[in-house]
Amino acid sequence: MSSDQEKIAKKRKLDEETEQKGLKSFDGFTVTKVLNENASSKSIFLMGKFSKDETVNKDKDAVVILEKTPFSEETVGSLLSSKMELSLQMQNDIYGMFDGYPDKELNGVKTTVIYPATERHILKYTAQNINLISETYDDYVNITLPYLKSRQFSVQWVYNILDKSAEAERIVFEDEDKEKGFVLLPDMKWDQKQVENLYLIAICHRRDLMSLRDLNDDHLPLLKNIQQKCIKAVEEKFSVPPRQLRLYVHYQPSYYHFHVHITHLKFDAPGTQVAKAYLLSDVIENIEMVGNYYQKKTITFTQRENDGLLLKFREAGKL
Ligand code: DD3
Repeated sequence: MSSDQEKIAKKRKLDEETEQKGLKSFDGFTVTKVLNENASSKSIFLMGKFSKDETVNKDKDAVVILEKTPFSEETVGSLLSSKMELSLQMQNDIYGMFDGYPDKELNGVKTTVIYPATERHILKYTAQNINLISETYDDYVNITLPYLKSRQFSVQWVYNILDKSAEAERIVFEDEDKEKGFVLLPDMKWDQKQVENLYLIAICHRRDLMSLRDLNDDHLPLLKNIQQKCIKAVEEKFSVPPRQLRLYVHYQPSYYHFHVHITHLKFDAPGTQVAKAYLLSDVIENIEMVGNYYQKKTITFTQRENDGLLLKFREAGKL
């Protein structure tokens, strides 16, 4: 079989699997709670139940995230055609305002479904107050690390990607080296419909690095390898030049297996703010200047009111 045929067969198999899960529409779904909404990102976070499932197991919650996606230069031409019906709202002099109803395929809503969702997923998407925490390296050792070890956050989905048991057909680039290798693929936040909101993640193959705090001069080859090869792969595959890309890590990350975020500079991706995002180039340079920089530096980050780590800092009298 040619590799194209293989790809098609694989895709069909995957489609069949999702079909078995039966999610073709939200027929029968009931929204039990609006967890959060955001007018500027045009998204809403909902909790609800697939009531069909009620007979099997009454208590399974789903989290559904709906998000309107950006326009793309490639499809805007077909949008401005007979494919968009217009209904006049008001007209005044040379100014007109309409409701436009685009064709189905130009009008998709990015839909993320987490099912069954745990209590932690529900909390994660619930509107909460946020707080700043300054973490010294001692705090990391005495509070953060024991907390992370006790929680045993599952990164099974990351291992599925690394060993190709999930999302294998989405991989953009891979370096198989055990020490400095990684897998580059689209983040779930990106629907890949337009390069304007490009969002990729580079996940390293080695499984012993949890976060920024673990990095020292031993890891410079890994960090530089990710930086160089991701920039090259993105330029080749998506024609986005290096100067248009933002490569950064999160602290705290949402999963504790070392990874790098790659987003389009024009895109205000969630998680690019101060006290969250650290430029990969700065991380590399800091470590080049001081080999154990991240085992010395106080790092300030945000935590939401119900986050377990915030509670631990409170208990330790640090807040
Ligand atoms: C996650 C952070 C994690 C809920 C949601 C997302 N990119 C992922 C599984 C597969 C992925 C990601 C956790 C989870 Cl909505 C809880 O993200 C993923 N696959 N960020 C990709 N490609």
